[in-house]
Amino acid sequence: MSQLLPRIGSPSDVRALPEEDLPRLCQELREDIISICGRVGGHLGASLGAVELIVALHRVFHSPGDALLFDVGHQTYAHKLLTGRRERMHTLRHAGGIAPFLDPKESPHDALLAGHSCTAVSAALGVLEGRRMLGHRGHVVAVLGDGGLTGGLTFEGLNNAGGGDLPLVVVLNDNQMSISANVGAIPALLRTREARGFFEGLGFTYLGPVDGHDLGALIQALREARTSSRPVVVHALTQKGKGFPPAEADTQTRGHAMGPYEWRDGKLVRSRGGQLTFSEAFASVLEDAMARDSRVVAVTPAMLEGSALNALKARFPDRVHDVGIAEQHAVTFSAGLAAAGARPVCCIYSTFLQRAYDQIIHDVCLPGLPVVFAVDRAGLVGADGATHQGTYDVSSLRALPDLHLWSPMVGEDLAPMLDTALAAPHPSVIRFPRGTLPPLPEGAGVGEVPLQGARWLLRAASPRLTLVTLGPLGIAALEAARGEPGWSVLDARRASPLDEAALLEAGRAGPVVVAEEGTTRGGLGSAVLELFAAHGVMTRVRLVGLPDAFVPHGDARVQRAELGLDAEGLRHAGRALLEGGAR
Ligand SMILES: Cc1ncc(C[n+]2csc(CCOP(=O)(O)OP(=O)(O)O)c2C)c(N)n1
Repeated sequence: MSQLLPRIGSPSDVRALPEEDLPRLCQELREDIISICGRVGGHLGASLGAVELIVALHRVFHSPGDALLFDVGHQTYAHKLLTGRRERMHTLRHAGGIAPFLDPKESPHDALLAGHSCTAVSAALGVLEGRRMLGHRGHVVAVLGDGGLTGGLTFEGLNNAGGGDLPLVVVLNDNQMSISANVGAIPALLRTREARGFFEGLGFTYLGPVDGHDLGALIQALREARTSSRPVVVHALTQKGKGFPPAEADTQTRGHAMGPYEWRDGKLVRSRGGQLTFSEAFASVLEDAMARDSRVVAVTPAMLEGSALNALKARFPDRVHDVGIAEQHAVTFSAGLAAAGARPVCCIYSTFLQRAYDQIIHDVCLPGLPVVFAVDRAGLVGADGATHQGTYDVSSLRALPDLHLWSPMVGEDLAPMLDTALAAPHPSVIRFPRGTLPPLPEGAGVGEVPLQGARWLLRAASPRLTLVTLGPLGIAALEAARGEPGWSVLDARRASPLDEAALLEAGRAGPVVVAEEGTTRGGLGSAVLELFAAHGVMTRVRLVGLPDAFVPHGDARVQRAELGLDAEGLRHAGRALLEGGAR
């Protein structure tokens, strides 16, 4: 029997298939997803669970005339395969290749960009209202998971939609999982008879629950939703990881996201790096702190897995709080914990912390509460791409008074930084990158608690130029400075408040290169320029960092080299500055 998928160039081909071919199409989609993820890694579990749902959606709705908005977009590999991207799917998450999430620049079938959770309902309602206003036709569908129902933004959209009469279609892909098992009252409620009353109470017509792997039932429910003249929810029950035994058997995440793997002798083989990541090392020093001080608690917005907090959760079940995909709540909840005398460590990815900027200002910084933010994935993140880059934490957070912003160069810095932060009477941030720990360079001291500002990694006797760095870039700078007479290296270690004495010493000695893995717009380099301006230091300064543009998915190491954020780039920047030809 010849394969169906190679003949599907667009959703109209899905609609043209005889109904009895659809199960085979789903089977082929699963085989493709499993083999693509094996080769390049990716969001396997969520995409496997949504195969029938996506086939049914393309059967009933006519994308792109009908707009399909998937929350996050990580569950859409079947959608990508059915919308003309199959030939290129092996480039998924690679530089120049198929996007990790959804991007209208890639396909007109991706109605709106996605990557962060809980946006689908609001965005879909906006598209629907915009179309109504401008007299454009077409149905609009928001597809979201039960994880998306743990975030406030979804409810802001549901409240707005349910109070109106636009025929928004919400498809709830309920697999009872976020990345880890879903948390809170709503997932439990969804599996009771109360689900109907819950959505009806919010102003929606409720259809379901339907078996989300039963194509006939799904198609029927979606057809009914398509004819609705008012807001409607289709509640589909699905199984994450469906059809791939290793994912189905993975009780932690049902194969949510996996690195490349191979089948050998019927077994799944994954390559495992032996080295600890910054996340794992931070979780381990946090565990020590929790063991020493019963006031210390950890808070995570649905990232137990990514923040490596599973072992902590097992050891301190009552002191590790997964609060759902709710960054704003995680921050304000931490503020409350601190106000009550606990010592919260709120573990958040840089990119998701963006959601909670006002909570940091209003609920934490203004009252001066000693919340510690462990900001993970700060800097380039690689395959997750533009929506997930940790670009803006330094520039946005350094503007806030009395917030101390630390960044470790090596794993050995984590414990003194956490201890300094936990002992401080004010809020602190510890920002660290995605990736494994670099070795402590010879001769570099770690420092006594409480840590005091910057650390000289190399101090020239007759200084001509200083490389000022933040985080692991200090190691690249040391390598760059090797063999360059008169070059010093200063690890700023704290981006805010600055160690003014050390930086002024650097600026008065000669030109300064400031390198950071964050935007140069308002980042550490800008802070150094402000300091020099305030003190009349007239030296030449060059800023190296992330550009004033969104950095797409790709190999972070390659991107670093392209952006000059490695030893060679820093050597080049320093030499150019000394030659006087540089900006
Ligand atoms: C604002 C935000 N926080 C965290 C994440 C990380 N994240 C990606 S997928 C996911 C779980 C989503 O759960 P659900 O919507 O139920 O989809 P499922 O994977 O179960 O299909 C999370 C927490 C994100 N993308 N956006």
